[in-house]
Amino acid sequence: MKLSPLQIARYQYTPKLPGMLRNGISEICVKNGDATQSVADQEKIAAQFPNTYGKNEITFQKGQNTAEAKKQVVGVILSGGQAPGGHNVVCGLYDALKATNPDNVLYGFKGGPSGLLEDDYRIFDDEYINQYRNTGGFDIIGSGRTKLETEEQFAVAAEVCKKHGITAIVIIGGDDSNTNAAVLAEYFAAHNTGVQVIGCPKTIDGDLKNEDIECSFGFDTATKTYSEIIGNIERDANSAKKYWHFIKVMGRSASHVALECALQTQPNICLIGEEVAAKKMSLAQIADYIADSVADRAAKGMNFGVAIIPEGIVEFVPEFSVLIAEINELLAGEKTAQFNALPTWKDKYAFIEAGLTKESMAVFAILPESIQQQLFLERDPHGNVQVSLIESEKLFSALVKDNLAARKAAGTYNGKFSPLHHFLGYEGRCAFPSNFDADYCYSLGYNAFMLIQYGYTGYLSKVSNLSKPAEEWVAGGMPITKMMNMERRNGQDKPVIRKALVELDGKPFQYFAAHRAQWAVETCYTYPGAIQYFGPSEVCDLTTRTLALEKA
Ligand code: FBP
Repeated sequence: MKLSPLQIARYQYTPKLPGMLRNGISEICVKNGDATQSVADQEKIAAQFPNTYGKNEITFQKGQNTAEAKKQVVGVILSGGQAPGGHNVVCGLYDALKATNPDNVLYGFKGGPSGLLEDDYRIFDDEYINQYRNTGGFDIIGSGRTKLETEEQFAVAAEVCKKHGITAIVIIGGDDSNTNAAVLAEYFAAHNTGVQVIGCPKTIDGDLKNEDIECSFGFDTATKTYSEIIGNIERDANSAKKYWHFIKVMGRSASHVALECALQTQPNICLIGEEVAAKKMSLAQIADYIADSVADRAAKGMNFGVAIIPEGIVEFVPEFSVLIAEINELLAGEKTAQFNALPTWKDKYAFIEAGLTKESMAVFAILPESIQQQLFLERDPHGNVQVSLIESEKLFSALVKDNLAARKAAGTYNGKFSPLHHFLGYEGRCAFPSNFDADYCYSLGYNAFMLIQYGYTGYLSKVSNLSKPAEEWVAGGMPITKMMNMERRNGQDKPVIRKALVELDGKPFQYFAAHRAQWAVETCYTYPGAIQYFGPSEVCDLTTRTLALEKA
């Protein structure tokens, strides 16, 4: 493998641990915190998790390590979408495990949770693990989206663990994967397998958090990577002064990524899905809001701008969700084949017109034809429209164009509108982790092993006080059930981790809301530049603006 100079330099980087974990394994002891309860539906969640519910939060501190000295054989799984820092979680886990006892063993199950079910693994050693220190990606063992959720799967997982003498599984994943970690922990406890399960909070989306888990790893690096690109685009826009850039950013349903990028780059427009839902905004209202900025800037001679559009925005537009639900209904079962057999788009359009309600047809009719067709092309395995695949950056620029044409006809706008489109997602998920993510992830992995050593199961590795220097970080564990509530999934009530959406009364959104009117009309762009790995701490160890504002 040919190495880049940065990769060689990053191998030399020593991730920072929380102060309390720095004294050596023999000097880490447990401080018990309060008993916990789930965020909602306490009785139902308690009934589903009789062996793992209601446990205490814990923190580690300096003191005599009193954990049982037994050989540990641990299996680790990377689950779901890539997020920068995943390799360092594995490295931290490996280092703590080997520092405790060189005979301990770390298995990496390949390709996500399916690796556990298929008993497809590699055993880590120094030579292999050292190639991945402080690097981006999940290629150390690969990732996957297989859900671990059925009794049959759990039984197979238990068999595989028994075969290798595995004492604990660490699942590095998002809300769904950690929901599965909680269910697996409960299964293992109920069946006296002796196998513990620990989760680690991962996702660039930033939607796996609560008062204990201050952020999921990967959010820091991914948003810095997107913000660098957005800043560069802003500077290009401000240089050429002739394009409006519509930039869709990843992040699934929640708009944390869009909001963080907006805080870092101060674009003219940033839509926030949660606000659109709260205000019940229609597509036309959103387009009008953006067109106001375009027109106001044009009146000042600025026919350029930047708008950030969160990936999940359309899910939050009430009339659009109704339209999607009707389309899902329209194509249910055999009707998909009937629809696909229609020879022309005109025939299909007539079929759609006959099937949708008048209100949904009115929404459908204003969409550009390319988006109309996307709604019928892309289906998920359950037959639903995949809203994340809708090119919402193009949708909104087309709606704005129509809106501006009407303004022009009415004589209220006389500018030029040339939109360009971008989608930022995969560019950020495997970047070299920032120093923050490199440190945070290594600490999460190291700490996960401490939880294992002290016998905990059904816990999420928790490192908090993250807006402070790493020396002051607090390491510990939080029962995963604390984040859970009951939700309707596939027609059944299921215990799941509650997704953390953008809070409209939270400080990050409030800051944005207080400044956006000025940003919409003036050119207030900020250019964060590339992530810095070496140099002064004030540029290399910056946290996200979201975290800084939340903890201010
Ligand atoms: P996770 O929730 O698994 O961390 O994935 C996040 C994400 O990057 C989303 O932002 C995006 O919508 C999705 O994964 C894309 O999935 P895929 O990698 O399967 O295309």
